[in-house]
Amino acid sequence: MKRFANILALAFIFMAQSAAAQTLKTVKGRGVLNCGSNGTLAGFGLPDANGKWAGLDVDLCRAVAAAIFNDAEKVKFVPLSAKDRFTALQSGEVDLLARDTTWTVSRDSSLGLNFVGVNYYDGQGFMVRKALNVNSALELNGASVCVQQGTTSELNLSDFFRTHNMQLKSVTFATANEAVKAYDAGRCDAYTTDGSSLYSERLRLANANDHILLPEIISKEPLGPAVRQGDDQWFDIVKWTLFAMINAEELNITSKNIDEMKASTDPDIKRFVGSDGNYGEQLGLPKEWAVSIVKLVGNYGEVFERNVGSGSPLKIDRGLNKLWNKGGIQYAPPIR
Ligand SMILES: N[C@@H](CCC(=O)N[C@@H](CS)C(=O)NCC(=O)O)C(=O)O
Repeated sequence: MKRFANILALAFIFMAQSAAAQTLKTVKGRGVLNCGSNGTLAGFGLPDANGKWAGLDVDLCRAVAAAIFNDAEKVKFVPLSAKDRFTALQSGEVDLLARDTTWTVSRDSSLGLNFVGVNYYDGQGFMVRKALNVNSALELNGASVCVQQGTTSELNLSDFFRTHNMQLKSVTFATANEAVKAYDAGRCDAYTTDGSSLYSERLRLANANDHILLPEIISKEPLGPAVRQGDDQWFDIVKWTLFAMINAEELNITSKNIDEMKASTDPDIKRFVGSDGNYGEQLGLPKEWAVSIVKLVGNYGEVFERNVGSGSPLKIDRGLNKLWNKGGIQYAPPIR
């Protein structure tokens, strides 16, 4: 009787899983992953003059395509504004949202989506003109601040001013383009957004050197990819794609040495490359899913440096985004 109940329970779990596990099937059938991305943010998501997309989030999308298709180019990028990004995921227009999006409880619980992890630990900051002679955000009493609608930046901004009993004139814009242009034209004393975006947007100003970033970081902005709720297999695939990139860095597996690594006798590396165990199959992916990710896109460190770090115009320090065993907080559960 107990055995029968167990079999029945397993059958139900299996049925529930196969009913929900539609996204991978849809993506495979379509032959391409639809990825919601930022279309105007250098370092995170931006097409170049030839239409070739680049960025940390863009590479996360490519890594998911690599894991599924062993082809990192099977991605259609859909540029999304801050305001429209969640509807695009909810409606099924995109399979995955990777657009410098902060993981918060309200977004996680009320929008029908799930955040899979954090691909960039960020925090909100301020940029001002050097000529304003301000060295701290605490000197911004009475200042006008340009900010983008539909972002976490709006609430953090008003919280910060209220907490410090400072007067705020916030000037809001629907897009980053408008907000940055208005700031550059002198319509606001300061511009506020995620710290990483400040590095990126500063490069778009008429004279980048006339502006400084103030030292205060006023919020936690864990940026990460999100998927629709209700498809655990798809949730796992995107989650473990990110974890594979982080684990690869920890195991010193790079896009350059991945072929040699396939012959490694190290047990962790054997599990990673698929010569031991069947972790890819368990996820619904090919055996060499993690090899494809690293070979075609790179490990987390390579992707970080290329897009936002030392190998990019942004030159952002790894900071919190260093691995946990190198002084940062990037940490992935093991592949085993
Ligand atoms: N991480 C914050 C902010 C995200 C955000 O939209 N940031 C602006 C800062 S520049 C942006 O990317 N705008 C680009 C655009 O709208 O084209 C959030 O999730 O709300």
